[in-house]
Amino acid sequence: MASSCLSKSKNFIYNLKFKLYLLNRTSAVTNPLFHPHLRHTISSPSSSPVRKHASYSRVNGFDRWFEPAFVGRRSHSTTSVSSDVSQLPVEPPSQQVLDFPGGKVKFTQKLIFTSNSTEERVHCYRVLDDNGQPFTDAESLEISKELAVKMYTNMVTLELMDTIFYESQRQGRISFYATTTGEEAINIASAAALNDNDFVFPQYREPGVLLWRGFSLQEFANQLFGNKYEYGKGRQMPVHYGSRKHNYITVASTVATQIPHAVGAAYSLKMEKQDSCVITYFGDGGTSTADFHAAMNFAAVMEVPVIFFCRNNGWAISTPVHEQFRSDGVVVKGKAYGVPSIRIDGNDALAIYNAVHEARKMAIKEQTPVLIEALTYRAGHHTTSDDSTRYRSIDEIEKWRGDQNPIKRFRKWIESRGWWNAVAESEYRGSVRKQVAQAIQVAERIEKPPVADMFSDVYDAPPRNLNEQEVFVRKTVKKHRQDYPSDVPL
Ligand SMILES: Cc1ncc(C[n+]2csc(CCOP(=O)(O)OP(=O)(O)O)c2C)c(N)n1
Ligand SMILES: [Mg+2]
Repeated sequence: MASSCLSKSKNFIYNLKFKLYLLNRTSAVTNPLFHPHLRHTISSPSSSPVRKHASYSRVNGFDRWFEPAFVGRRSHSTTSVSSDVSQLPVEPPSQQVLDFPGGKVKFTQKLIFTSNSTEERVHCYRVLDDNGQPFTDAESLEISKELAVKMYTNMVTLELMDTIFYESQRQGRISFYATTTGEEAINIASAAALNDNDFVFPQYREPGVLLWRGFSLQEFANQLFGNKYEYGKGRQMPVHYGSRKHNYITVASTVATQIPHAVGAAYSLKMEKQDSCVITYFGDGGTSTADFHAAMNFAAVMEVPVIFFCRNNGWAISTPVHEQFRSDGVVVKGKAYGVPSIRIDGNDALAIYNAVHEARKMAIKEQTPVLIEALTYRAGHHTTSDDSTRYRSIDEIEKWRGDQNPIKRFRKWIESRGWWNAVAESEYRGSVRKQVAQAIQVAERIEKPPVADMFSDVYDAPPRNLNEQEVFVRKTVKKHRQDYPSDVPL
């Protein structure tokens, strides 16, 4: 029964299509009635609300006539086929457009799919060449000596802090560490272009933003050693920094969860008409998550002031970018979502500074998201739990550590301006090394947060099962004291 109904209706549609074909065979290819959408809209001119709308908008010809086709899906009838067809004005193909919600779309009679790759990749904005010399026609802001030196010295501090903290993990003094090696310019130059009242939703490879905002080496060390002065009370892994004072939202290990959070925060800044924006950092790997895509779309549609800063460092642990996505990197994804986007050299501090400065202005003034894809290289291992020589060549690593090193390049620039020299370099490096070593010694001696802190801060009134767990933990630690660290007060 059902199948006979189905075949009747198939026959009907077939006959209808055939009639239309006969009526229009001279212009069968260009006639819009052969467009699949319009097959649903064989409607009566007088009785259908659709048709009324169509005659109203006919002034401009075919494109307006076509507009109600989609509305017609909901209320079509199947009379007066031939009269509709005879009234249909036919425009030359070049003038035919589909007036679709969201904007007019031109028709084409060519059966062409969009390409899966661009002939030429999106260009990369850069100001300094490999030798630290600015291109003469580079569009760039004037940067004062004071700002340039501060940017440079912060990059050096970040590099040294990474080296020494990394070593302390190797010595067994802390449990885990992740360096920013190779990405120091991204950290510092992007931070320098922001205002302190902009909110930061970081991944785990941007401690330099916090450093720029004044988080001290002692505060970094306290977090890494998980002592009682650490703001997360030792409940996070090392490098999961956070600081309310610095508008720096605590790092979460789960890749990309910070991206939709950032968009939500930016939406609240918009509602409160604040003169600030949100920046969120993430890696190339993070763009393969649903969170990234949902956040991009939401931000575009809601027009929120957020900067999506993608550090495309070539690798997501052992996954190279060509196994991560087949698009021209990340920048093209911005276009897909209707977000203004730029690709920049992530090892050129001036390019980064200019791009973030401009993006911030756009985000706040125009209330729009902006996507920045910074091309760089993760010149260190993923974390202390990784050995990257197992999946990539030493030559590749050395190439990026040498030619492309962002700190060396920026140093050449400030030296060429007479703002820095070898003596200043060696004094500064010596002083930072001492400060980091001192911070470690202090942090190590401070006792750990008490066991009670494991159970606080989530519930206003802890539920019964949590209280029971606390009692259980205390009993167990007392019973097996030798198996637990002596510096954790019970
Ligand atoms: C949701 C989720 N999946 C997987 C992991 C394991 N993981 C941690 S970091 C990482 C790679 C992230 O790479 P990328 O986003 O490129 O950042 P990068 O480390 O290169 O800076 C993965 C897969 C995780 N932490 N969270
Ligand atoms: Mg990566």
